[in-house]
Amino acid sequence: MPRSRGDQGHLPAVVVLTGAGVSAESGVPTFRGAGGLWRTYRAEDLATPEAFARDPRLVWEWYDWRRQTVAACEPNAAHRTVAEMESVLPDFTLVTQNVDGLHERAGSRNVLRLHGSLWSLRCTREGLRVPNDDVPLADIPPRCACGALMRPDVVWFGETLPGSVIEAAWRAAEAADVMLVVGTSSIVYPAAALPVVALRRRARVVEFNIEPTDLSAYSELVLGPAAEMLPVWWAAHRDELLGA
Ligand code: BJW
Repeated sequence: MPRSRGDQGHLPAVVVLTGAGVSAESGVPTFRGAGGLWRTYRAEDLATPEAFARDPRLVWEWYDWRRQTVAACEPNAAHRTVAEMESVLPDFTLVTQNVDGLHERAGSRNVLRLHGSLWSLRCTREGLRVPNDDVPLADIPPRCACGALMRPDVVWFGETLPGSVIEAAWRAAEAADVMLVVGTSSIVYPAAALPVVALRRRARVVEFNIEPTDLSAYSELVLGPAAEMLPVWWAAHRDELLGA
């Protein structure tokens, strides 16, 4: 593998972009495909501001169920591999679409969370953010001290991503020599554009998924469960990426 493009003195810039599939083997359901339904609802019908405006209790019941599910799960070997990459690679960026907090629990320190966190609540009136890890929640829907409804501190369809986070992720994608795209269907934007940005800059893009996606035609596809395949790939490429 070449060292950093155009500069033999620098080690490669490595970016990892993760989606729900990275947590699948921890027992966290993905959004789409088998197991993607909660009761009879699709994630696309619940993860919207309109759904929350219509029925905050229903949406909060879904999030409360997901918080309970995640709280009972542990990070898996893929999360741990990503944390190890961060600890040894000098130029490393982790970007996740996940809100479950499993990267952090595996030891990742700098996580660009594109879609927020399950473990933060936000006041719908004042925007105040409150960390909260109660499972189950004491009251559904939860309310702020000011009396207004709290909402999950996540990014729903039609909402903009936190500006500083998507900007940092975009810059990392532009500067990437290697991008690993792990467990995402690559259909939700702007996250799905990040590998395209990296490809345009001639980065090596490696996808880890149990099935091909729209990205697969343009990347190297490592087919199989992330918790199995990512540690194997890392063991085979660690020395190259470290310039050893
Ligand atoms: C395994 C595995 C194993 C399983 N190992 N792999 C440009 C074009 C078209 C549309 C748009 C566009 N720009 C914006 C849009 C609109 C929209 C969008 O993208 N729609 C698409 C559906 C078409 N985007 C937005 O609205 C975004 N906002 C925005 O862009 O603002 C500006 C704007 C607004 C309006 C119009 C235009 C511009 C916001 C997107 C927010 C997404 N939010 C959610 C919910 C977060 C909170 C929560 O968790 O509740 O984020 S939706 C959901 O999808 C969640 C996920 O992060 C996200 C991505 O899903 P992910 O992670 O890929 O999961 P899955 O289930 O889809 O896939 C899992 C994959 O893992 C699969 O491939 C499996 O095969 C694989 N897998 N087991 C490895 N063991």
